[in-house]
Amino acid sequence: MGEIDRIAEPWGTRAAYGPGEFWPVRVDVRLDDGVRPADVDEWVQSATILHSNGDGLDIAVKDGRIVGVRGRADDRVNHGRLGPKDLFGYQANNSADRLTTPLVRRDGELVETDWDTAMAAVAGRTRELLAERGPSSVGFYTTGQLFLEEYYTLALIARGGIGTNHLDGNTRLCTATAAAALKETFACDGQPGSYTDVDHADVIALYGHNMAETQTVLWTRILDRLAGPNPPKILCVDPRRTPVAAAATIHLAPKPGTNVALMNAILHEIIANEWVDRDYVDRHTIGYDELAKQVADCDPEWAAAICDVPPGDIRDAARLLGTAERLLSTVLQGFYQSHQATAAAVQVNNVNLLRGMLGRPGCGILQMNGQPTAENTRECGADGDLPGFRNWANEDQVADLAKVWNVDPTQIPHYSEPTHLMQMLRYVEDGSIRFLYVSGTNPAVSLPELARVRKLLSQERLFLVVQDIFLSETAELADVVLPAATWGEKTGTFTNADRTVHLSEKAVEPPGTARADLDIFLDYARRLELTDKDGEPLVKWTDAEGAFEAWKECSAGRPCDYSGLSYEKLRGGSGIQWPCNAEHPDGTERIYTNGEFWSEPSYCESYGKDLVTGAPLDPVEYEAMNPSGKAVLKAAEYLELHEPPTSEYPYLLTTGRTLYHFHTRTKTGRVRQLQNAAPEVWVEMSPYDAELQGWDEGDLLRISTSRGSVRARLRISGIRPATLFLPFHYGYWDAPDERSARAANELTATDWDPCSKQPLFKCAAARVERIGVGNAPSPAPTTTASKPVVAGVSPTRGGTDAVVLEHFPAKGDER
Ligand SMILES: Nc1nc2c(c(=O)[nH]1)N[C@H]1C(S)=C(S)[C@@H](COP(=O)(O)OP(=O)(O)OC[C@H]3O[C@@H](n4cnc5c(=O)[nH]c(N)nc54)[C@H](O)[C@@H]3O)O[C@H]1N2
Ligand SMILES: Nc1nc2c(c(=O)[nH]1)N[C@H]1C(S)=C(S)[C@@H](COP(=O)(O)OP(=O)(O)OC[C@H]3O[C@@H](n4cnc5c(=O)[nH]c(N)nc54)[C@H](O)[C@@H]3O)O[C@H]1N2
Ligand SMILES: [Mo]
Repeated sequence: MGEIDRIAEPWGTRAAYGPGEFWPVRVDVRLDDGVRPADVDEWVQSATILHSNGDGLDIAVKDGRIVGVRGRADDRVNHGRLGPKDLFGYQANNSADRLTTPLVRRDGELVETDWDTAMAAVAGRTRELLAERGPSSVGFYTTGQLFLEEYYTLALIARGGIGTNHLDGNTRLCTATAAAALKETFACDGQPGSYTDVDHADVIALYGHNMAETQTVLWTRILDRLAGPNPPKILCVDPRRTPVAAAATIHLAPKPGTNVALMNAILHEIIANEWVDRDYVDRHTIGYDELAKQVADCDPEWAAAICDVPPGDIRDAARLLGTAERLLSTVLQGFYQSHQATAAAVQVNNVNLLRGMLGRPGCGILQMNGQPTAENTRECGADGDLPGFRNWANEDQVADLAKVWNVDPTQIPHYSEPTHLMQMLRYVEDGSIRFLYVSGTNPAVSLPELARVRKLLSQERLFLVVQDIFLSETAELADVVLPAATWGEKTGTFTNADRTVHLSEKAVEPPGTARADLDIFLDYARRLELTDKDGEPLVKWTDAEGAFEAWKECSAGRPCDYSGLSYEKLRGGSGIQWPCNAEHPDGTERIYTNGEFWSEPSYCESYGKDLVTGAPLDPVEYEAMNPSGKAVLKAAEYLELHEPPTSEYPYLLTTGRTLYHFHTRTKTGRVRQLQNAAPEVWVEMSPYDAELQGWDEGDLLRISTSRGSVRARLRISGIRPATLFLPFHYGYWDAPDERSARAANELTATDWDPCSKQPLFKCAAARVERIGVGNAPSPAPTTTASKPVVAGVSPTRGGTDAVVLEHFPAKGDER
């Protein structure tokens, strides 16, 4: 047992292991000051909710209050470990400023009210609009942070009950491209890989994925492999010198937005050097010839000129991938939120397919998720999908869903793909959507072009409902605010990025009159008197377990099959990976193990799209192209950035995360250990540019695009030249004086990927000027990608305030 400052050392102590060995257990424990393990009344099973890793944990309860967390040694995902946000973040539940009672707007002010008044207003306005303007005047914008049971209920209410096509999740900003890339290649969502591939891989390639900061425990697994015998080689593709880049064998730092050019050059090299697994490609894929043709001229010199990466480095990277024996690829926002998002992410799938690296230990693709429950938003059809990965363009699958719901198939909108959020915003703007019900997301900080978003959401004619746990920037604009119970205060399940399902049990009562999101949705459905085609209540369950049982029925026979799971089965022990059914009662570690896919025309979730225009293929075209359901090698041409740098806006601005904060900081900003580690916004710039301008660490800069400007202190970091980085965490709830000059999204554009419709947060043309000389370093962390290049910046530490216990089991007792 050891004590360690986990703000200073985010990944904790190493436990080295070799290829194919068991990742040693290390149990991380954090309790409130003055609470000893013996004082804890009860440990309640759950998993982590500040990223998509799904680390099993137990919540410590004392006197009816959450007082700490402990990693679950038996969980397949984390073997006991927890990351800094989870070790300290639970304290946000106990914040004094949680919402405890509903609020309604009266004479311009939000005032406290009771539940009956608030819900009568919400249901009343819905009914009025349904009568006056029909279902398309009603829209829902949910999240990747509720539970499966809540999404499934919401999807039924919106799609099966109200009959609107306007239901999407903030997963649109997050993992829409993961889903789209999987649908393009495999004609169906569903993560091929498993986290255990880390234990076996000899090469791990991370594309636009700062795993060290965003999935800290998965990165710990890689660090432990790197510390052991026969470590894997790491490829990092990121314009910044992230901790991943620092640990990499090869780091390519392309210009933001040029991922497709880089990938095409890598594919060119793999083909030119005959590193292709011909047998796998011939038996299990279609599209090789087009792909080979597309990349034939894309040699490293061509890509080097576009990406500004040395051609020799591209060759070395291609050789690493081309000669790997067990290749694990991971992809995240550096691809998903950048130019040609889906096209780029699909090329990563192509690398693994060309090399036949799929479905075996160590050979996997992780088109990563970001949010803890984003997978469930997708599975349950609370975003741009129908429940159970059903295909909206396949009448039989829609009829099958209608049967599960006991509604008429025409009741479920499927005249087009479900409306994506960026389109919904346009409908709010033009007044065709008049009611927007926002749950578990903070669009007034997280959407692009915030000046526009504020204007849209504060319109008089829009009835805005916000269901949150704090008075967020978005809640401040609402007509009705509904206080939700959250993680630890309600029961439900959620699924991580490698298909592992966890049960999260209620540990404590919510504050005040706050209610579980599920209970609020159920109340809403009751008040709308939604019925099935026999006139019975449409929503037939009254609690979380009832919703889960109904979901099992909806998912049975579909790829994300939960029919073999139950709350009982998920209690104790480890999370379990879907598909879990009679055939696979203990779950499924890897899918696509025999080169068989879910892409058969009658079964597949998607017929695919044109990667340039986003136009969907029709069933006939798909059937002609892929009659026997193989994987699709889909080629893409590199296209110029939509907003290239100009003389007025000469820099490329990219945005993203830091290790210590989660999103708009409604939780982590209220936790002193995390907030102290990264207290204020900063901007990263290369030493080359800083020297050229004659600017120093800590100088106050103004960063502008054609949409707005933000003030931030300069951190001279390892970012590539001509590129700027802003963390997007800093909104206004704790800095009202900064109104409209702090959030990165003041600067980003209303622009999205044609295929996934995911907004492009990662490449905007920007200008920067100095507005003040600094007298101290910027407040950016030193342990992360924002590590300073100059000396004299005091290191990020938590000190005695951030001590965590690490338990390594005794020898012989490791499993
Ligand atoms: N600490 C922390 N962890 C989190 C979260 C959090 O808020 N904080 N959020 C969770 C969620 S919802 C998500 S979606 C994930 C996101 O996890 P990540 O995708 O790892 O995080 P980001 O910082 O958004 O972006 C990753 C990297 O993309 C790089 N990048 C930017 N533009 C480009 C480009 O054009 N090409 C390439 N190749 N790279 C580029 C950036 O330099 C950045 O280091 O993290 C999850 N985990
Ligand atoms: N510039 C830029 N913008 C980005 C990104 C980027 O990289 N750059 N990343 C994008 C990505 S990947 C994501 S995921 C989004 C995240 O964007 P948001 O979803 O807007 O961010 P959060 O701060 O997580 O907002 C979640 C809200 O739900 C509330 N909440 C928490 N738990 C519960 C609960 O149990 N019930 C209810 N009802 N509410 C709850 C929180 O208080 C908070 O207000 O941001 C996107 N925006
Ligand atoms: Mo995300």
